[in-house]
Amino acid sequence: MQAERTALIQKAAAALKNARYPLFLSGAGISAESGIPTFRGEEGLWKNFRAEDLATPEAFRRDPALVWEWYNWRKGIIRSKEPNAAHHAIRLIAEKLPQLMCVTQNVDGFHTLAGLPDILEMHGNIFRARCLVCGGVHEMRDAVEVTTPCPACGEARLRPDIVWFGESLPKNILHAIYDRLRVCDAILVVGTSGSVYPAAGFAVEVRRREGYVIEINVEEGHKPYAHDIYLRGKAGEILPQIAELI
Ligand code: BV8
Ligand code: ZN
Repeated sequence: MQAERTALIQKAAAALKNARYPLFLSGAGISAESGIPTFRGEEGLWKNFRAEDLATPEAFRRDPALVWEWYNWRKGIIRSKEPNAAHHAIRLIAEKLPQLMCVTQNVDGFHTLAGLPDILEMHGNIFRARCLVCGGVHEMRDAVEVTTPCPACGEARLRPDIVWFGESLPKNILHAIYDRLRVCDAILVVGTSGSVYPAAGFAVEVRRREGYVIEINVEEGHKPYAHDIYLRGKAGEILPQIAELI
């Protein structure tokens, strides 16, 4: 059992090392060991709200104070936690594999906090706010209220700088990812349920081009893509082992 497991981890490390255009994608699972609730785990309900109900432009139009309360609550939790061994391991892997492109669905900023220099935050960042009047984007680590004025234009029309359900992703980020997907020969997918698009389609695309799909997750669950290597377990335990072998 153990020997089999070690062989799989060695195979994953070799596939990443030998890839010309590797891609890394993380989801909420990579921050679970930091104590950040995931979206769909048993404790995944964020304060009894489903992300699909609050992370939408409609919810914000209907009740901006509630949506800001929810994000302020999440910011408070995230501020009190820190990156875990998985975040530090992927930073190490990226140092060893400069050709690795890193993308995250997470908005907690933990990859940057762990020292990863280049990470595409495809769904935005919970510590940034965007002004609906002047378009200014500002780092705002503390709570934001509906009355909080925009640091640039002074208008109190700020929204979280986050991609909500039904909203398109930032074009530059999407183009960078699709440029990579066209040539990607190995994708490492860590801690995602593969339930939200377009992120869930990335491994499908790599597989379609006969690229190598490596999955690290505590549960196999239904995914819209097959994997060549499935490493069952915690990201904080498996990623450091891969980092050591690269
Ligand atoms: C868009 C920010 C164009 C918010 C988030 C087809 C094509 C395009 C769009 C769609 C489509 N079909 C449907 C859509 C619409 C929608 C969508 O996908 N809906 C779903 C519900 C079906 N997509 C969109 O709206 C996207 N926009 O495509 O624009 C467009 C525009 C209009 C109409 C159509 C198309 C935008 C989606 C972005 C939403 N924003 N986040 C916020 O955070 O508040 S999504 C949010 O949930 C996360 O960011 C993440 O992306 C997503 C999924 O969560 P996961 O990260 O996977 O976390 P989850 O809890 O689900 O799973 C955790 C996993 O970790 C589990 O598997 C668990 O086993 C594992 N795990 C736990 N612990 C560990 C672990 N693994 C390892 N180690 C551990 N220790
Ligand atoms: Zn403004």
